Amino acid sequence: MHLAWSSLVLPSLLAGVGAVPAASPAAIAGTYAANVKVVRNGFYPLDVVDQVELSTRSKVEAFLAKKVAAGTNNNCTLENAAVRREWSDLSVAEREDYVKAVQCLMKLPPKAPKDKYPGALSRFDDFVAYHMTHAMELHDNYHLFPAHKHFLWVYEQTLREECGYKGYQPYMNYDRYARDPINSPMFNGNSSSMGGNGEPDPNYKGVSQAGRTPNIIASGGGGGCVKSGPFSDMVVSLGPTSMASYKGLPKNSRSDGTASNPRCLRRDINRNAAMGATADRAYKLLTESKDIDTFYNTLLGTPPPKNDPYPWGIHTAGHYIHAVDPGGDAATSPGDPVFYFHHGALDRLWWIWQMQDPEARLNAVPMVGNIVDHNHGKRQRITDPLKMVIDLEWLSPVKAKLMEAHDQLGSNGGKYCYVYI
Ligand SMILES: *[C@@H]1O[C@H](CO)[C@@H](O)[C@H](O)[C@H]1NC(C)=O
Ligand SMILES: *[C@@H]1O[C@H](CO)[C@@H](O)[C@H](O)[C@H]1NC(C)=O
Ligand SMILES: [Cu+2]
Repeated sequence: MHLAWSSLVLPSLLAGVGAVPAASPAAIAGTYAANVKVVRNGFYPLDVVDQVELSTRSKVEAFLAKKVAAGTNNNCTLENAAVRREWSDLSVAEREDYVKAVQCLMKLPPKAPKDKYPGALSRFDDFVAYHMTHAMELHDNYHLFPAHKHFLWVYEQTLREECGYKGYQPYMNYDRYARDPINSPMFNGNSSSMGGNGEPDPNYKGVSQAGRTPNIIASGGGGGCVKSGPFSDMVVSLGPTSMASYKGLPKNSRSDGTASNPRCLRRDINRNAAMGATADRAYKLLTESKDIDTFYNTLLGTPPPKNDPYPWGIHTAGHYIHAVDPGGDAATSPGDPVFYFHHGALDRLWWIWQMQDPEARLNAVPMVGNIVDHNHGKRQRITDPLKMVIDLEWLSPVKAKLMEAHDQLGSNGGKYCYVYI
């Protein structure tokens, strides 16, 4: 067995170093080393981003200690914080539990209004239906990070509350899989993976990337139906939409893609995409982005990196690791369950970046890029992010003020309380 499991206790030099202000005893006890159980898969050495995360822990401790002292942590401490872990750091049994919970969600009845979203056939599809019909509000510069933070949290809650899942949403460390994604624990197609690659489809050429050099994420050789692993019998119903990167898909009878259009899950598990999300790139993103605008632009690959064979930006790279249908359709992308691993990874990077300097970065809002203001489909112009509320309608009664979803340690009335390791 090549996966040597090891339980690593944090280097003791990190324990308690974090300039914890003279605060309550709870804060002082709230160190990672004492409270956060770290189990790593010994097959993957810590990469440069993991090292940044490690070195940020003392800052997180100090940040939380301040909140405890101010009485604003809403009971969230490192003792009770949920721990979101990397997929391969879960045991095989834990991976299978996660897969079962997602399969359960795919069998539960939908809650989205049937007349408007007849293509939503399951509770899993509810998330796709929301994302595809609120794409503008979810992806403007104000919302991209916090709205996806809330979206993921609601998905995780739904897995736990409606499908009895005991764990938390895992994320994907692209660097672990980028060089050989098809044979990785995420995509090798065995029972503890998130499903395999699609069958070869010679008509599938890749995802075009106008304005970049190269200007296409060339196909990795897949593109057809996924025939191996837990999602090989999955029915994709919603979509495609006009945003689909592969045009050879069966058309949806509604122009917005909301009718039922049952078909297989298609994938092109793509090394050419994944190589644009390696740890060296994420490290530069974390350490060289002095402000949120730089962080936002770099993550999105704006302007296109020069002299880089994989100049996609991490956000794009991560999406197209599992391209085609629905993974390659920006509107319906949550219809491939790997979506949540990718956005978990982005949420982790944002959080590590914020925690370098919480004072300046926690509430920083990008003012670049796609500055459009939307409000729940009404398109009324609200220019003050402080007034924005994320309302996921049929997904959950729990709403979030936009700025609450900038913080995951005790914010939104204590509903968010989690760390990434
Ligand atoms: C914090 O915990 C106390 C004691 O369990 C409880 O009464 C209170 O409602 C909690 N506060 C929040 C914001 O969850
Ligand atoms: C599936 O792949 C994972 C990761 O390589 C491995 O740990 C596990 O043992 C495999 N399971 C089976 C049933 O082959
Ligand atoms: Cu999205």
